[in-house]
Amino acid sequence: MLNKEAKYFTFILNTAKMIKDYFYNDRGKHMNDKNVKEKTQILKSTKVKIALVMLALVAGFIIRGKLEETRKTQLEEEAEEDVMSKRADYAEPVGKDNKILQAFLAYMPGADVQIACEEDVTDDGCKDLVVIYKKDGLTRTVVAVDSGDGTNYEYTEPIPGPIENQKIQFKNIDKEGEIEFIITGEKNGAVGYAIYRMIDGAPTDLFGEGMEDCC
Ligand SMILES: [Ca+2]
Ligand SMILES: [Ca+2]
Repeated sequence: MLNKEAKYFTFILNTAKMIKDYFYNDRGKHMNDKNVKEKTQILKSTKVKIALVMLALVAGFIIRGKLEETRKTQLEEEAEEDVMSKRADYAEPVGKDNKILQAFLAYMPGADVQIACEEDVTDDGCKDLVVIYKKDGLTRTVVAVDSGDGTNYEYTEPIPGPIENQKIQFKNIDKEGEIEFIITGEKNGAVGYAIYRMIDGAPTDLFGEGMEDCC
């Protein structure tokens, strides 16, 4: 059970206990027979009402939790379908004269760039560059992040990238904040993909499949 649901149950149970104590204990002791009878009648209908309200609240919480779960799964499935059916709208690689690519090559001399695509992945209005390159026998992915002045860039720690047939897709998967990017590729026919979001200055793997087989 979700933590918030558990807390909610406890709250409802405590409230119910408080109401019960109010009717049965302090007040009940001093009541004459007639009053007790009236109170019991009120209590009966009140109890039913409380039970119904509790039930509705609990059901609401559970349904909301389930809906959130479903939404997440749908997003994952959508992204996976895009990648696997090759319906994905892949980003155009930038040309050799792209200024961020030039900056990257100055930062990483000798890098054999496989693909580099431009997009603002940090949601600050300045274009960044996702680069997949080979160097020293390794294929790596680095994001060149605009520091905010359109001239200077910061580079993320290299992470493993797919060996061949690399493609990059930009898509705001959750429709908010940073645009996510999906990297796909192959190695000896094995296809893999991973979806990243820039979190605290680093590409963070949200979900994916088969990346370990193609990197
Ligand atoms: Ca940016
Ligand atoms: Ca997003």
